[in-house]
Amino acid sequence: MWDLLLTDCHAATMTGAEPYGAIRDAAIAIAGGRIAWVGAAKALPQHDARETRPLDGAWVTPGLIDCHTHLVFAGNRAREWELRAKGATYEDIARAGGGILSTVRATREASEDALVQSATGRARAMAHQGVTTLEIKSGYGLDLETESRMLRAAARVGEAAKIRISRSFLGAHALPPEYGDNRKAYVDLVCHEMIPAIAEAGLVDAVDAFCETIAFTPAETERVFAAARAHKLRVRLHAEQLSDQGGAALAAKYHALSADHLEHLSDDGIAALKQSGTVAVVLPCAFYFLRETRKPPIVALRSANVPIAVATDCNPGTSPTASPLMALNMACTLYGLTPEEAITGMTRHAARALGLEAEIGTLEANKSADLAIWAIADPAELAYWIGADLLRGRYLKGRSVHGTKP
Ligand code: DI6
Ligand code: FE
Repeated sequence: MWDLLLTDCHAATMTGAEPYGAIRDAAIAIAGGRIAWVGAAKALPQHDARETRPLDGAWVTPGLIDCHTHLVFAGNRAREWELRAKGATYEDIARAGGGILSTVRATREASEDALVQSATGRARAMAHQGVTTLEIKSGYGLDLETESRMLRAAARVGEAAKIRISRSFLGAHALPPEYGDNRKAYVDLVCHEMIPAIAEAGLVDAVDAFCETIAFTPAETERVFAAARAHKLRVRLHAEQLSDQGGAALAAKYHALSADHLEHLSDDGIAALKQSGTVAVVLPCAFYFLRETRKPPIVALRSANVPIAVATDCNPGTSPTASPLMALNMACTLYGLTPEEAITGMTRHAARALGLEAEIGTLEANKSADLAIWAIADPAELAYWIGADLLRGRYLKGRSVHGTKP
């Protein structure tokens, strides 16, 4: 007995040889929270279902997966952005206490409830655009207590917005002010105290770091990766965003799930990612907001067959957006991905970037029934419209969870 049978729909399964893995005039059966059957309606096996729901010719895709966000934070940096628009430099703003450390200050002062409340608003906006899985990083606490609070808040946001959450510990995001220039002492804290405590408390799925001239060196990043490995945690990396630090190769050496940003990725970096099977995550909204000009080497990544994922990078400093559909559009307009590549990058490849490819990311029998239902006539529309209201339904683990207000 199936729990639910979805009929009168088209399925973009995001797997198989057809563009978008499309099956026109499809049916999708759900049982026990999983996809029990998906295929052409005319091939539907004889089977009882407790409920049948016709979808008026809508398209069904895997629920969208935003695999790189900093969704939990307090305050925002609109004021700072306004000062920049009036000519203030990054240094002026930093001297006035702005930048990433202003978000750290605000986040340290915020209660767990306040963090949950502000992030849930953003998560609901994402849910309203078809997101069923969201990765959330810590990294605005930079002390064990606040990092842990952010990670607990992230789990609660998932409950409140009915979204599956994957959590990453990003203690190596910035050097906290109380450490002055004592970089080693802070990296020691991350490796010897924070990672063990956070792993022990079961607060994370992976460990991330920001490898950049303005953040942590490759040697410091490697120490963080080694500590993660000692606690059996997979790693991912903010790599090659503003300069080529060899971060992608370092990530590959530690079999990272993903290397993210990659505007300055070299040919050697591409070869390393290919060899380790690491997903290249591109974040075009941050590129846009920072008015960057150097783009990630999409053509070379494509010809090396490195899987490319697309995410929002939602954060108050460089990507103040809760719109995964806009990230799809920008992946196409700014980076030159095809709509099919972009949507694959927010479903199948994003699942792999989270190590969840056996569970989510495509419409296939036995995967979790995490679905998005869209009022569109062609899957490419998901990357085409800007600011449209396209979602008609959302299922998480087989349960209808649409209607949570944005
Ligand atoms: N790269 C980014 O673009 C963000 N973090 C990172 O590692 C910026 C975060 C911020 O400015 O608050
Ligand atoms: Fe980021």
